Amino acid sequence: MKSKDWYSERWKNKRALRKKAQREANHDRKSFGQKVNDQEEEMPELAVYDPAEASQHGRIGILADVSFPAFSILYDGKFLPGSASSSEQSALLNQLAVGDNVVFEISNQQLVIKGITTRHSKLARLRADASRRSGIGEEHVFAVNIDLAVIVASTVNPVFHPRLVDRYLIICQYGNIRPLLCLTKIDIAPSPDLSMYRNADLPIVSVSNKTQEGIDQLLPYLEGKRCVLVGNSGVGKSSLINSLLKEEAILTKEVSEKSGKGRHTTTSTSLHLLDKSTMLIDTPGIRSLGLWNVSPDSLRLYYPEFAEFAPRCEFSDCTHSHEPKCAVKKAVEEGLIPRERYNSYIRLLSKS
Ligand SMILES: Nc1nc2c(ncn2[C@@H]2O[C@H](COP(=O)(O)OP(=O)(O)OP(=O)(O)O)[C@@H](O)[C@H]2O)c(=O)[nH]1
Ligand SMILES: [Mg+2]
Ligand SMILES: [Zn+2]
Repeated sequence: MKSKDWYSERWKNKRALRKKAQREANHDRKSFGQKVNDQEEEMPELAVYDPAEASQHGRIGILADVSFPAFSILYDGKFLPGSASSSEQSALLNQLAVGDNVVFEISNQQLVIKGITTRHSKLARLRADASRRSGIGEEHVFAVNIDLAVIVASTVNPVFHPRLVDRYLIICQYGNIRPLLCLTKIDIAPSPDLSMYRNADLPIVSVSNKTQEGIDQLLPYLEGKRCVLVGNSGVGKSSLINSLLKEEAILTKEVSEKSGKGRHTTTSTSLHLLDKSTMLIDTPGIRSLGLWNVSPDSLRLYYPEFAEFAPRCEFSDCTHSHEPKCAVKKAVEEGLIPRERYNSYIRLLSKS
């Protein structure tokens, strides 16, 4: 049986080939003076305003959800429903992500998007499954202007995947977002050994959405922040938001007994208000989490555990893999860096 990576490589290549063919065809047509349906040329440019000046251009709200062409904007404590009313508005909406501070106007009782303010953070991945908003091999932005990413993982059903957590930690750092690990379903099985994250600057909270154990310990981390909940399907992201809101605001579904996997119940990203200043963004469970824009050269910088030791490596550009006199490898041998985290780095390095 071929591995998953084989498939994603194959899809990436296919897309690259298709793009290349399209570019060549466009080039040929242009050289004959024909009009070309070039999406990039036709895309209206999204205005990005300085937050200090944005109010001169319209009202400012937060994009709370998008179910194309419908969307809603959180403004003055209320969710205002909108719908993209022209192809230009659709193209602008397509470039936004939940959490965007949207500059908009109300004209003939319609919300009209004018632009956004500068983003201070974004949570994004490399897409390995196509959607109408972005293709395979492109950037998929989950949400923007996020202060805290709650990486939700369950003890069982589905099983805990440390490798997925490691990837989330990287995309959080890349996107300028603080991470927190929330372990769910502690009423079914005990928490796995998480000592490998002891130096990863990662708060960990264990909860049960069934008994509500641990929910109160989670609250102080969330207060006053724009939080996004991410993780595999079925781990309990929507259930966790329901626990926090103390109501069944979002639909949840049982994990498949046969596969032990979630059923991809949540299909779009949506923002919920816990109180005036605390926002919880629910996201659909993902099937794969590719690293967007992280080069093999920079990967080592995403492991905070290495920082203390790396300056003592013989080579300043040491990748801590094959080089002699590597202080990071020595620290792993001495138990100063958790071996699981080092192994996770080497695995990602060999794949990138
Ligand atoms: N026993 C127990 N069950 C839980 C807990 N959290 C969630 N569940 C159950 O797990 C199943 C999946 O929960 P969801 O909240 O739908 O999971 P999700 O992460 O939102 O899944 P997607 O929307 O598919 O990405 C539901 O049947 C929940 O009742 C928990 O802490 N304990
Ligand atoms: Mg869900
Ligand atoms: Zn080294």
